[in-house]
Amino acid sequence: MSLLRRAAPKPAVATATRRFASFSPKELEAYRGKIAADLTGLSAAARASLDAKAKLLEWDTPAASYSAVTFPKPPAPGASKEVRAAYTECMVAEQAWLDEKLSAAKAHLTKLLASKVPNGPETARRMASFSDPECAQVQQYIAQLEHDSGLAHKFDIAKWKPPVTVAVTGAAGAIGYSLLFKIASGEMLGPDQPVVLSLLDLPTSMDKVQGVMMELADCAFPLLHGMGGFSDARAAFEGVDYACLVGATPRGPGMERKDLLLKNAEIFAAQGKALNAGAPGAKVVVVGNPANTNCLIGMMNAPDMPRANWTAMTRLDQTRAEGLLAAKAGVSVNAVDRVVIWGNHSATQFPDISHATVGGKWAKEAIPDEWYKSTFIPEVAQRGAAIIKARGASSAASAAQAAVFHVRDWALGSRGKWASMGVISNGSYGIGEDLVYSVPVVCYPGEYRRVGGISIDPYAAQMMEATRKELIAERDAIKHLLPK
Ligand code: NAX
Repeated sequence: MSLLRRAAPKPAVATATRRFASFSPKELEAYRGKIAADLTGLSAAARASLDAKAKLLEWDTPAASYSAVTFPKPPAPGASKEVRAAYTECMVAEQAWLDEKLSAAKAHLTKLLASKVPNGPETARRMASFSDPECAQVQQYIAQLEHDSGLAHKFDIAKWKPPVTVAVTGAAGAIGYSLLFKIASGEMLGPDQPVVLSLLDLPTSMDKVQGVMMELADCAFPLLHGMGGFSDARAAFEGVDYACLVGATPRGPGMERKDLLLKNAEIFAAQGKALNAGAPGAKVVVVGNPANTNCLIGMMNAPDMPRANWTAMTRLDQTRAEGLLAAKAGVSVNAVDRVVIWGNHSATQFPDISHATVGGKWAKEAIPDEWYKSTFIPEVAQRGAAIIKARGASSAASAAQAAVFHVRDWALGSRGKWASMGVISNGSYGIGEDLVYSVPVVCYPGEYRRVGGISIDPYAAQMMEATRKELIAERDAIKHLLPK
């Protein structure tokens, strides 16, 4: 199947092709030579296929041969995993190649328009407004190339890329109701990654789980390749690649914090064992509260899993802090980086802006210290309570979004940006060992690395110690559930 053939508007291409072919044969020839060099080392068939596309991107391919462009034949339904993986690899390589060529082609087109078309800048301006039919055709052609080598192509790859399975616990709850749809849409693991969802909740919530699955089916998400509802953790976690542990027992009337810790400790000990048995390679994010200590319990009950695979979510605290800081500085949240959440996802957390930048400036220089200490820190720490007061319900959509950011960065990389995650402490930053403590990390696809070499001033050290003490107290309260 040829995506280009399927999607191309031939008359527009023919016009555009003839028009640009006459512009600068010398330039086009040189460019074709470069592409030929790129192709060295490829098989004859791949070379022929890519060469055809290269010519297409040069706009000098006759319309007749446009329809002759062929992509590697997709594997037949039921083809082996290896064949499908090989096809995926090939398509991904083509994708990268096309992306690169497309941007070169677009730059080339811009140059040609500016230098060769009479009244070039004016033509370029008019192209944007679609007022000139010929320019509209050119623009349509560019859009077509973008479409072919971009989204549509990626979705085609998705047909053959092996799906990954994501378990979500508390699937019938408020966060689950937002999170599941985001995962199914590709927001968490990328627009070319098919997913299978495994929904776990209590036996009493199975009707609700069924309803959520009906809605997921009704969305007809192209990337959702399957789903199942479970009330048994061992069955739900079998073979999963990611586990979002959202479900937890809420604090009931008259329940002491210690009782809450104990109740959830039992749940997470059992879920740790189930993951250990059924999915020892899974990457886990614990959202259910008390998230850090629940994560510690799960991890300690999963001795065959790498400890680095267990994380607790403090990303919502980070995004809350980024939002507040951006609003105070009067900039877009994109201009904020390196805000750190240290410690526990609780009121003792320390949202630290000592290393943060706002619009390229040090946040500490742009933000009054008084506001930072007496407004910002308590507001971030108490934001959850403020949401409950205002909404009559706890943060759900924002928590789901934070879980998406957390896993997306971990799975696909954070592109150099700092992210805060509760991870098992290893003695760095003076935190000691065996606590799930939130620290700054930078993610590379499939792994995170702690940000090293950062200074901790006396104020930060004091705040970090307070949240560390709370985590130690939580750990002490459930230590009988931690395997020796
Ligand atoms: P909901 O009460 O709406 O949903 C919880 C769901 O979990 C329910 O469907 C319940 O039946 C299920 N559940 C309970 N025990 C279970 C078990 N053993 N196995 C599987 N499912 C189980 O709560 P929701 O608003 O979705 O919040 C879920 C958790 O996230 C809570 O613990 C909440 O405190 C925590 N949060 C954590 C945040 C974080 O940043 N780490 C922020 C948001 C949220 O407060």
